[in-house]
Amino acid sequence: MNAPAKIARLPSVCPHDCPSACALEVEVIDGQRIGRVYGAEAQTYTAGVICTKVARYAERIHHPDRLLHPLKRSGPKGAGAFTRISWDEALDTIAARFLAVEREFGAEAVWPYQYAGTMGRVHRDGINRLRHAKKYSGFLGTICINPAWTGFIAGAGCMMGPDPREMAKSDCVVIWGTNPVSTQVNVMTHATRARKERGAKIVVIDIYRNDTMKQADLAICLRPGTDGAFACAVMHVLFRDGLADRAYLARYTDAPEELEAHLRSRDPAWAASITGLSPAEIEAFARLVGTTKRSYFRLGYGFSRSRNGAVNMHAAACIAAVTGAWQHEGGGAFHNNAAIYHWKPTVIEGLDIADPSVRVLDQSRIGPILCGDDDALQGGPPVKAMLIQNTNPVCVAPDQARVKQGFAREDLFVAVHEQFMTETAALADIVLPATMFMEHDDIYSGGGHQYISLGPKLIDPPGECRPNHDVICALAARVGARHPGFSMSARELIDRTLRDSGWGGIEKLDAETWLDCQPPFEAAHHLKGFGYADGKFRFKPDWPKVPFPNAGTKGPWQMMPALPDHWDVIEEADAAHPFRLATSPARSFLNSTFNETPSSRAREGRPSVMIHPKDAAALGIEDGGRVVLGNRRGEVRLHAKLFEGVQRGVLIAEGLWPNEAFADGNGINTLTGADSIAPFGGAAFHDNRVWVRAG
Ligand SMILES: Nc1nc2c(c(=O)[nH]1)N[C@H]1C(S)=C(S)[C@@H](COP(=O)(O)OP(=O)(O)OC[C@H]3O[C@@H](n4cnc5c(=O)[nH]c(N)nc54)[C@H](O)[C@@H]3O)O[C@H]1N2
Ligand SMILES: Nc1nc2c(c(=O)[nH]1)N[C@H]1C(S)=C(S)[C@@H](COP(=O)(O)OP(=O)(O)OC[C@H]3O[C@@H](n4cnc5c(=O)[nH]c(N)nc54)[C@H](O)[C@@H]3O)O[C@H]1N2
Ligand code: SF4
Ligand SMILES: [Mo]
Repeated sequence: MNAPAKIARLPSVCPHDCPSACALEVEVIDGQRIGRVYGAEAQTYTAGVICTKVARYAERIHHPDRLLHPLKRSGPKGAGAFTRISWDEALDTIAARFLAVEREFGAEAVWPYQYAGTMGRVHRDGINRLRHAKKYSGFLGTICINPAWTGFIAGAGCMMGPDPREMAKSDCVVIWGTNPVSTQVNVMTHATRARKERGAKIVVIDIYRNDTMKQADLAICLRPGTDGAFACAVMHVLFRDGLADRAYLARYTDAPEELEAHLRSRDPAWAASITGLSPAEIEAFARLVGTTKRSYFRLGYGFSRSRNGAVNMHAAACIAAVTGAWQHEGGGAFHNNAAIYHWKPTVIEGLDIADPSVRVLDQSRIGPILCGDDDALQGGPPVKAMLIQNTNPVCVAPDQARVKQGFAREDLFVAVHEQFMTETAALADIVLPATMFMEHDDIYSGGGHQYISLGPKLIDPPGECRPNHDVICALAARVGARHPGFSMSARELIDRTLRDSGWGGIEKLDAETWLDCQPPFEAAHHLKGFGYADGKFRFKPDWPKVPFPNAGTKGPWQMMPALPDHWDVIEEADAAHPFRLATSPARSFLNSTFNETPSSRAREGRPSVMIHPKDAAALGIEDGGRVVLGNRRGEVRLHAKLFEGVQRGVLIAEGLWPNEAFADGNGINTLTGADSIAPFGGAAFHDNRVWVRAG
């Protein structure tokens, strides 16, 4: 008879690219397999709640399609033929090609390319140490955070805000441009606690009736890319009706009189014509936040993914400064807590050997870069070799037709280190199998909360999977890259980084699993002043000088409005493209991660687009019918979902399905653009003009 399985419940952290960075408890069966995954009750932000995708992680980590061995391409690019090889052969091949490219075209022709498939600092960012040691091309990670962070920092001067757990002590939680029921479930834990315990109102500001808006007390459904107009009219009413906190404005802000004068012409009627809202809806929201001092503005990423996204984020953040909400517990504006951790990742990333004269290429512009666009390449050499970790650009990057065209180049050598045969891996020359988070050690900090957490190795990896750090070190040895970080273990790097950053060593985390880094109330609420040297919140930011680490201005930054406004640079509908398309996240996928797990695919159904029933009727489109969406970048075939929760003229296509799930293999990013959002870059995923027809 078999002995009964031994089940241990061990601590871990969700490594995925999600502001919640949940503290987990994982059932480990016989020290080899995992069972159910739970949210840790004792971690006060996670509070026992996690999303269903991660609760079912056994399905992903023990998936039959996981990559288990190194592979080399054995047919034409993209044909899908690979042969198994040894790790030594794989690493030797990559090193030989990188050295050959360096000799012929210079080190900048090699472009290591990574993103946030894991948010662990060792395995996400260690690739930068190799980059800096070899002077390979730099990497500007614009795809997600740049417009949102720049917009927020433009006002507050730094990236932090009131303790996210204070949402539970708020009287009004404004959930703006984020869909937390799908994308960061823990916001709802704290917001609904405020509603239950204090009768707080939950307001949701979005462009369709998503799962979060369905739970709102006040729902504001505006046209995509018009949040700046909405925010201006709200502030107009606050000044007009005596709801602005003038003492606070005088002490804590840069230009309140100029702002007030500027807003006089931006009244609710003006904003109504831009946003598609009624003046009464704008007045009602302004009165609510103007008379509720404890209003917590939880500002998400979604509304920054437009060509005017940084301006819109800044405009929204300004409202909390006009009402003075920042002074009160449960009040203020929050986007992310990055600044509270004061990370010093010098050893992980090799920042001590970085050469600022090396060119830095923009992640979002990978399509133009690989297609040889001189401007995107900054006049430097073509990209001839890449190592890719933690990202799947052949699905997630904008201007997808050019991305694919670039990866199809026979003269481009690509090595992809992955957990699955993603669409990017399928176009590689060498594919390397990667561990998952429970198979290696790393540390994490939460953007949406205030904890640093340790995620230790819990089980052995399957097959020959190796962690990112091991692969980087093995390559470094072969290409002659030198730095002390290459001879340290993951745990040594964690320990060193914690110490350098002022958080003690790894023993403390071993003992406590997580560290609450919440700054004192006065600091989080900026009661001693905002992040700028003069301590003032900026209504009038100097955009090119906003203190966000960047590699130079991008997009039409010279045309940015001086004060909050509706900045009219979005892809407005026109006669040939009468619809505006947003590509919002799906609940059961996380970017393209989980689009390989059967239960996530079953829940999402098939690639589809939401359209208002009246628009559908006018075009002869039926519920569930085939439709084609198109613009100058390409065409996408999917199915219609008739839905009254979108404004007329707006389309929503949720989720990053694999390209092959679409009728002719063209995924949704075929329609999105790789032009940069001002002032520091980023992709306008929710800002696309398209035509639509039955098909
Ligand atoms: N299930 C799931 N969870 C995820 C992800 C996922 O793909 N799926 N992605 C992860 C990642 S990488 C990130 S960055 C976060 C992102 O999570 P969020 O901060 O939630 O940002 P988005 O998902 O881009 O969009 C959020 C909402 O903004 C809306 N929106 C789009 N344009 C506008 C606009 O102009 N104005 C307003 N007011 N709203 C607009 C979208 O329709 C969507 O409902 O989520 C993370 N979590
Ligand atoms: N249309 C549209 N496109 C979007 C968005 C949108 O809203 N709409 N959102 C954008 C946003 S916000 C983001 S952040 C990007 C995200 O885009 P990506 O960063 O590409 O995110 P994923 O698609 O989840 O890909 C992460 C990959 O990393 C792999 N991975 C995970 N952990 C490890 C590891 O430890 N080692 C290695 N080697 N690999 C690992 C996973 O298997 C997965 O394939 O997508 C962007 N693209
Ligand atoms: S909510 Fe986000 S951080 Fe939490 S388990 Fe799900 S994906 Fe991970
Ligand atoms: Mo993201």
